[in-house]
Amino acid sequence: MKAVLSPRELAQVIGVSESSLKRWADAGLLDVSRTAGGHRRISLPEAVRFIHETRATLVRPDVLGLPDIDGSLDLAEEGRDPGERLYQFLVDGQARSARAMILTLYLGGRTVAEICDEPIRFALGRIGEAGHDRHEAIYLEHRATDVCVQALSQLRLLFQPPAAAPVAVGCAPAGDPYLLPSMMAATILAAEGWNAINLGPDTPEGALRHAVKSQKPGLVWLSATSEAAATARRDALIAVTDEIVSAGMTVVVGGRCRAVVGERTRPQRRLFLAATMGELAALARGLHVA
Ligand code: B12
Repeated sequence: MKAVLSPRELAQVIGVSESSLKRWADAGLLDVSRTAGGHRRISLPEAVRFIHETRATLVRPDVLGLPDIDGSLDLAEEGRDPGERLYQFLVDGQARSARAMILTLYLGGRTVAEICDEPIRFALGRIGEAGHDRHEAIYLEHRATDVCVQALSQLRLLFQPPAAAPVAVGCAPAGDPYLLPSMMAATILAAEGWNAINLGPDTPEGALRHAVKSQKPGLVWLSATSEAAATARRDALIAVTDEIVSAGMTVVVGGRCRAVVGERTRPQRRLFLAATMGELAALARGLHVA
């Protein structure tokens, strides 16, 4: 990956003149540093932020130097339903195109939460319904999960939380093997300016307790997808989340089995059930600003 871009390079990416780009930088719309010789330089994360927020047209995305975005992805095909398109790339094993598509959706102005809740969720849901023989299904599901993990990791590298960023910690419960939901939550929180610590799948409650004790996070997420794990760990998960809430922290429980561990007889302040990553993003934004 390129570390920095010149104004000329970023201008090429979005098809504007170099002088416009310099003007925008000088007006403070873009954060630039200077070389020893006084030339403006734009960091890659800053260039990506600018393109995403301004929804600039991508004319030469390959100039960004992002892995996988080499101009071979047919941008004219962009009108096609992104979920269908991603599904096709994932079942055909076209990992590079799938990753490039996810990055391009972000550059084009979609939020990370939208990309997770729509095309990725749709594509994996379809893979899960495809009715293959058991081992073929596991093969396709594992391969598709891995490609999405790669794409989310690439995206996450583009968000560098400031040193004073609030901390968030989260995981999936012991016995829950699902990688993507917790990783999505971490990527979304990073995009919202949080320092997200993802403990990942199959995390014992004791490990979450340790993380919370040492990190004192402003937000804790829990993703419950596996019915077997949520049911087996229900009491222990209710105990740990209640403890965290009592200590004054906010807990967000999501995933298809969220009700098993997140529902209470009486509503609790600071304990939220969320159906989508969009809800997590909105809540995180609210907490960050408060
Ligand atoms: C990949 C996959 C696997 C892989 C997991 C690989 C891995 N390491 O991650 C493997 C092969 C291990 C697997 C195993 C099994 N699986 Co499976 N699997 C899937 C599949 C195809 C995709 C899962 C995924 O990652 N989806 C993408 C995520 C991100 O989408 P999502 O879970 O819907 O999450 C969204 C929201 O719920 C929300 N969300 C989720 N978590 C959180 C957290 C927070 C904080 C917030 C705010 C929001 C949020 O945001 C997400 C994005 O919108 C799904 C199909 C599907 N529709 O999801 C089946 C599915 C989940 N599996 C299913 C089943 C039945 C199984 C098995 C029992 C199969 C078997 N007979 O062995 C085992 C059980 C494993 C276990 N121990 O529990 C069923 C579950 C049915 C149910 N009762 O809930 C599904 C739905 C398939 C189906 N249509 O029947 N599976």
